[in-house]
Amino acid sequence: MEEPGTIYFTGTAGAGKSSLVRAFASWTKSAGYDALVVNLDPGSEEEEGSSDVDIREWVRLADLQDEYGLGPNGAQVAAADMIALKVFEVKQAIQELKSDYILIDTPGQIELFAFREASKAIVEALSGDRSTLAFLFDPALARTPGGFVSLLMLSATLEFRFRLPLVNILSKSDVLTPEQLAEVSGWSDEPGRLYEAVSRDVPTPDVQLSTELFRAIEVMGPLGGLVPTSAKEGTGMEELYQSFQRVFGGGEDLELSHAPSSD
Ligand SMILES: Nc1nc2c(ncn2[C@@H]2O[C@H](COP(=O)(O)OP(=O)(O)OP(=O)(O)O)[C@@H](O)[C@H]2O)c(=O)[nH]1
Ligand SMILES: [Mg+2]
Repeated sequence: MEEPGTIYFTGTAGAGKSSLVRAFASWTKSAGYDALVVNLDPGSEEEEGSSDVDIREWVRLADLQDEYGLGPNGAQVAAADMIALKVFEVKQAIQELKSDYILIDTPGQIELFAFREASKAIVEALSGDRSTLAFLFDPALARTPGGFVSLLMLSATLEFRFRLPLVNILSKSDVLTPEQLAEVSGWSDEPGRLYEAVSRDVPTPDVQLSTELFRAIEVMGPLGGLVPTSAKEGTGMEELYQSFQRVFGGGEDLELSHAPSSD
C-alpha cells in the first residue's frame, strides 16, 4: 500500500483550520478515499468524537489548568510540550486505523506550533515521505496588502521551520466579495500587483523596508496557487485535493480513480 498523505492544517487563531479539516475530510470521503481526522489541539472545543484520533485522550488543556494551577497561556505552553511525549501513542493510533490521507488539525495558537521544539519533534515523528503543511490565509488579514504580506512571512517561517512542502490556502473565501477575491488572488499570482498595493497601503517613509521585504518575497518564488476554499460552502475542495496531489507527486491522480462509478 502506498504511504498515506499527511497534511498539517496550520494558520492563525480562528483562521478556520478545524472547519476546513472536517470539510475536506468529508469531500475526500465522498470522492472515494479514506481520510482520518487527527486533532492535535489539546484546547480544541470541537465535539468529542469529531476526530478519529484525538490528542485530548491524552492531554487536555482544561485538566492542565486545574491540575497545575496554570493560566491559559502557561497551560498552552505545558500542553505543547506534553503532546510531544504522547506522539508515539498518537502515531500508533493513526497506524492502526490505516488511511489514504491523514488530516491533522493543529493547535489554535500558531506560535506554539511554529516555535516550540516539541512541535518539530511531533511533525518529524508523524511525517512520512508524503507530507505537507497547509497554511490558511484568514481573509480578515489577507484582504489588506499589509496583512497579506504578514501572512506570507508567517507561511515562509513555517516552511523554514518544518522543512516540508507547503500549500497556501485562502480560507473562508465566502466572506469576500468577488472583487476582493480577485484582488487577493491577483496578489498571489503576480508579486508586482502586491508590491503596488503595499506601496499604496503603507505610504510611510519606510519604503526601504517594504522594498527589501518585497525582494525577499520575490526570491521565495511564485506564490501562485493560493487556493480559495470555503468550509462553510464546501467550495474549493477539489482544487485543494489537486494541490496536495501535486505536492505528493501524483499529479495525474485527478480523475478520482477510487471514486464510486456513477453507474
Ligand atoms: N464564513 C465562514 N466562516 C467560517 C468558515 N470556516 C470557519 N468559519 C468560522 O470561523 C471561526 C473559526 O473557525 P475554526 O474552524 O474553529 O478555526 P480554527 O482555526 O480551528 O480556530 P482555532 O482552533 O480556535 O484557532 C468559526 O466561527 C467558524 O464558524 C468558512 O468557510 N466560512
Ligand atoms: Mg481549531
